[in-house]
Amino acid sequence: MAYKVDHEYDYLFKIVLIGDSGVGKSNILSRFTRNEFCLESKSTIGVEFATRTLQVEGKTVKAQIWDTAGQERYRAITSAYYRGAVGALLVYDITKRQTFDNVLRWLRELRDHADSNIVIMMAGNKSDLNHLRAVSQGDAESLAENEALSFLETSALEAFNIEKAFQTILLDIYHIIRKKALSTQEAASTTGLPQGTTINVSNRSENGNKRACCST
Ligand SMILES: Nc1nc2c(ncn2[C@@H]2O[C@H](COP(=O)(O)OP(=O)(O)OP(=O)(O)O)[C@@H](O)[C@H]2O)c(=O)[nH]1
Ligand SMILES: [Mg+2]
Repeated sequence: MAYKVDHEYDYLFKIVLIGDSGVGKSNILSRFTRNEFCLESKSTIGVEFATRTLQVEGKTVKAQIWDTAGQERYRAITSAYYRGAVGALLVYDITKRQTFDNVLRWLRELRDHADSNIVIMMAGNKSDLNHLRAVSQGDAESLAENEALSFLETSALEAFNIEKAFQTILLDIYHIIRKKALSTQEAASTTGLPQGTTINVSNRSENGNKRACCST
């Protein structure tokens, strides 16, 4: 019987979803991984994750996306949630100002618990509710610029920019990893050069002993 190895991907990237309760994290996840949306979804309890494999610049990338409750009392042990994460989608609800104001709090949490090189995308979700908008695109853009984050408005309901948000995160992560791999290669090829050998040549001339040092 043929044995199928489970390594059908080139890279596995862990991405965490964060943001206040009710902003739409779980629906963003279900839209991206199963193309599903639920208008009456319940608050997440504990931690869930789902995966989707996709192509990024010709490489097969498996995105493992973790979702937890925005509500403090249901939050999983934070450090375990962030461990190994290389990307984060920080979500707020464009109709709820408070969820946007809390973005800075979530950024602090990322800084405290996640890797400092983590790629962060901020998503203003529920863009379909433009008539109830409480956060302008301009405000979000300036925050994103100040904090050096990528930013998109999304709608899990209308499947708007969900694909793009994850694609952008994955591409950014991939570029960082490639750059790191290249600089490691470069460092290896510099330090990996054959070490110079010192050859001491005694030249008994009339001037006494002379020493020539060669290194390759
Ligand atoms: N109109 C609209 N409603 C949305 C959208 N995304 C999510 N919702 C609704 O918002 C509510 C909360 O969505 P969830 O995905 O459960 O929110 P969450 O961020 O996972 O919440 P917690 O698990 O409590 O942290 C649900 O009623 C969803 O149907 C969207 O893009 N547009
Ligand atoms: Mg949830």
